[in-house]
Amino acid sequence: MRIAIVCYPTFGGSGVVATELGLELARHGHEVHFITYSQPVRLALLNPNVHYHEVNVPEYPLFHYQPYELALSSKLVDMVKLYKIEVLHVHYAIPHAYAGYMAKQMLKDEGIEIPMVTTLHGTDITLVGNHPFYKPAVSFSINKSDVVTSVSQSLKDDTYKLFNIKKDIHVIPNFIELDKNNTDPSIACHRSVMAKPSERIITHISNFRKVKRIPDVIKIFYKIQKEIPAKLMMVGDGPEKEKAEYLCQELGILDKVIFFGNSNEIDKILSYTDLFLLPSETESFGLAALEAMAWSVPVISSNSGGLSEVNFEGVSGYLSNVGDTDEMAENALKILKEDATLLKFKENALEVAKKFDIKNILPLYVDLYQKAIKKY
Ligand code: GMT
Repeated sequence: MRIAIVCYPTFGGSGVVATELGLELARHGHEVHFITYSQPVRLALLNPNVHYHEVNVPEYPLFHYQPYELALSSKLVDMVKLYKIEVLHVHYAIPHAYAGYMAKQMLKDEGIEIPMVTTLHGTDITLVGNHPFYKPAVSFSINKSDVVTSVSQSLKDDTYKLFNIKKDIHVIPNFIELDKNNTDPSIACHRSVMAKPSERIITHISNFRKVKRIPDVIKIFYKIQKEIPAKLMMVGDGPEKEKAEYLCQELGILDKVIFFGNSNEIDKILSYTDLFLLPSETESFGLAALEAMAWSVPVISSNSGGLSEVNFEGVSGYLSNVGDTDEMAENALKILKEDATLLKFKENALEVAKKFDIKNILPLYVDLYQKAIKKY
């Protein structure tokens, strides 16, 4: 198939899922066209089936806001015609589903019919899309999609609760590529850069937005390091990062915390991590937790949104009510104190992650694409 993927090119989960999906489709012989405003961070263009088309928005002083949706829908029209794209897959409803629908309409005018698959990722429904200023446009473009998928049952439920959706929503969970975790032999040698052999390594990865409850990450770690030798790896960047650095200073633990900023070395960091923290206010899925589990890292998370669909209580880690940092720290120590317990949780985390192997998930998308194309 010839597939166009529209996504955000940043470190955010929706962009990562879209990119990894496109790359796997390309490995399976499909022709994949990424259409977005800059090259996706996880995209390496060393595959003849992978194409990247940049959306440019010319600056014009009249516009207070540059019209990205317009440029994107025009680009989609051109690329569909030029490369004979058979299916559009847009990730994150805002504004991608809206721009995709406009492109479909323009193409229809020229006698070209193309199906659109929309994947809902989380904040496009629960935080941003739900805002009254966007809601009618988001409802409209979801209802106008030919196929709608969501990354968890919890997000599907939220979508029906928050919007007037008449379409069936298919749950296709996020995935990881497990094979790559055995391929880098250099990985084991770098642990000493981060911690002493006696110290446990604890990691948090996110976009450092309010929804991630960054102060809770620090509070949990503070309680852990009072009991056992440990270091905290803070990976990512966003509006809450500076406050987090100050909080560490205030608590006198700055020397035990490394702030990496955005990193392309996530696999390396996770490969020596003992425990992952994700105490989010809400999380439709929690891809970062799954990526950790794929490196045999147990997870301490909140129990909000779709997290319980990924992190299994008492198996791959523990889940607590949002904000209950005491219980989260207690559970973390339960896992970390004894080597044998930690090993068991590590093995379990990997076993749970295997359920989300891309090999199991890719056919679900391929099947939906094929059915959608057939209908046209
Ligand atoms: O806030 C984020 O984590 C970024 C956001 C995104 O759109 O990239 O993540 C959402 O989509 C991810 C991929 O499907 C999910 O794993 C995250 O749980 C979801 N974030 C939230 O729901 C807060």
